[in-house]
Amino acid sequence: MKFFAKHLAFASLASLMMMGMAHAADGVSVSEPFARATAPSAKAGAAFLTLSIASGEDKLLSVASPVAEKVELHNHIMEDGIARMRAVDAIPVVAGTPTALKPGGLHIMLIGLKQQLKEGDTVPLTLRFEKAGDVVVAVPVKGAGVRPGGDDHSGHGHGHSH
Ligand SMILES: [Cu+2]
Repeated sequence: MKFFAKHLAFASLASLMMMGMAHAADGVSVSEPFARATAPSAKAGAAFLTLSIASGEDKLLSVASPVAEKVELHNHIMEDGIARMRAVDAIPVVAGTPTALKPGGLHIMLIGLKQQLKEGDTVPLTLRFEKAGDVVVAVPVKGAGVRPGGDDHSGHGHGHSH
């Protein structure tokens, strides 16, 4: 009998926790967004930001922007000692560990730019999350010189074939 009571208490605690996690779906936050300024002829640009969530987890599924024909989620991986870019299906966000999209790692790729990204401009991005839905972010464009290293997306042609 005692065991049964304990078991019930545990079950209701578990359902409370699940309710809490559903609410936390709104808790995705986006910080430090920036996009890299591009050359006038550049066809692609990149944007970076940091994703965090107060509790539970969510997933960044896709991104859209009026300044690009297509937006993809990318990562840099090392393959035979060469840094390459790969499209990724989704970027997970887990409580306790902010997910940083930064030069040389995960990034948002703006493909088929409809305008040059100039320093001082602001580019709207709509981030679509699995649980939180759409989150619109105003992303400031920063000069190519501000980054602390890593490769330059606008400089080397980028080589997208998909
Ligand atoms: Cu890329």
